[in-house]
Amino acid sequence: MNTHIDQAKRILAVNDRGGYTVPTDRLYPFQWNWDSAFVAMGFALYDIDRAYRELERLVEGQWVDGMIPHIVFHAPSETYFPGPNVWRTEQTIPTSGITQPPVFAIALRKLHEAAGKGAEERILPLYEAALKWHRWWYSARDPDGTGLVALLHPWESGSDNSPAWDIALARVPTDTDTPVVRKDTGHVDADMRPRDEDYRRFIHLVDTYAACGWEPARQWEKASFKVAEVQTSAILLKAGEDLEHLALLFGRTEDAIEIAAFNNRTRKAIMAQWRPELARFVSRDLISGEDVEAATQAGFIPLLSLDLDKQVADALVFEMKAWSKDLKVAFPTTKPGIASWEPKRYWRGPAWAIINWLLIDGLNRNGHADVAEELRRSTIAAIETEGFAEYFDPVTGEGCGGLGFSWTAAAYLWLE
Ligand code: 9YW
Repeated sequence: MNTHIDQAKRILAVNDRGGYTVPTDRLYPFQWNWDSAFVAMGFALYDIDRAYRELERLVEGQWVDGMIPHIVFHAPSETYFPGPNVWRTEQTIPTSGITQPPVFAIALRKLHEAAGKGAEERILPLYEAALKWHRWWYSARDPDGTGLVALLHPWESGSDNSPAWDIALARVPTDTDTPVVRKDTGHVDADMRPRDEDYRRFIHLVDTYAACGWEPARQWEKASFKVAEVQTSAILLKAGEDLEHLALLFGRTEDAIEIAAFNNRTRKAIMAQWRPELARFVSRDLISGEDVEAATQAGFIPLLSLDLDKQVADALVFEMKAWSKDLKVAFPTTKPGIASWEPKRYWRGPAWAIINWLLIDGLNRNGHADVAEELRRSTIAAIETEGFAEYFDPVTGEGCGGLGFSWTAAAYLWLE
């Protein structure tokens, strides 16, 4: 009997708030979008009904235009900022006004496979929700049809304070109409969190988009932060592949053709972002027109959804090994040793179990099962040594941020 498995399941049970799972108590007291997709995959290993419930509760927050928001505020809580009164989205169920990486359809396929035959009735509304969301991504976040989807807020990346945003975010003013009353630094050490200046810019963007009535075309026009992003696009493509698979399974031929067209466009667009001299893929800052060259984990995530030429996959893996050398826990979210590297500060260096999960799948897909296995072991060992922390300092191995973290528990169940 593996007691860590029991512990992981206990964390998911403790963080249950009635069919949805909070990422961790107090610090994140609502339902977060991509957290729930990972959590649903964890549940799918032992409680398929609860796994479906997680996604159903997330979809309760879906907007009529198809967006699935990054937070659904099912029940009030005073322990998080910014709450619904800052977002001002005027949805029946209060939600934030931005989105998060579309892991949803990846989870949906996994749930369907775990449920086995005859489960169509329950999955179809979720399939429809996913399809609407993918259409939203392409219309709202790629209006020019480039194949890469753009983020209008760093929170949409799920990697809030990544060095990838340093240049783009510096253009966003720090003044806000809304008082910035942070709660996060009351729960965890301020040195592990984004800086105050980052938060002021995050809230400046929220104010701007609230003033646009959260209308995608107006936001697109007013955005002072707009990055066509490879990590999100790569996740969207993998989710798109899984959605296409489900469409074919359900006899939805027209949907499958539509989704395949999205996927083909994105596949080509991501490939065009390969930079051999960096041995990484890069995002594009749509305001300056420049490549985002910051050395972060995002550059490796396309492994997840592309079948790369051996030469490209080998170059990526060579670079990944160089970043991981001498670290206690792989994979660092920023290249060790560069100026922006901060091994304890959130997305500026630490290793995250869910990022490793995506990389492991990508490495296996691209013929590097041995490196995938090393990363799997490193992730499992970090959790077994330090517990189900939000993330890990890759140098010391220390578990950091929130504890009893749901997606770390789900990743453990999946990777163990
Ligand atoms: C925020 C819940 C979320 C994650 C994000 C992570 C952080 C902060 O926590 O976001 O206030 O939304 O960056 O990826 O979904 O775990």
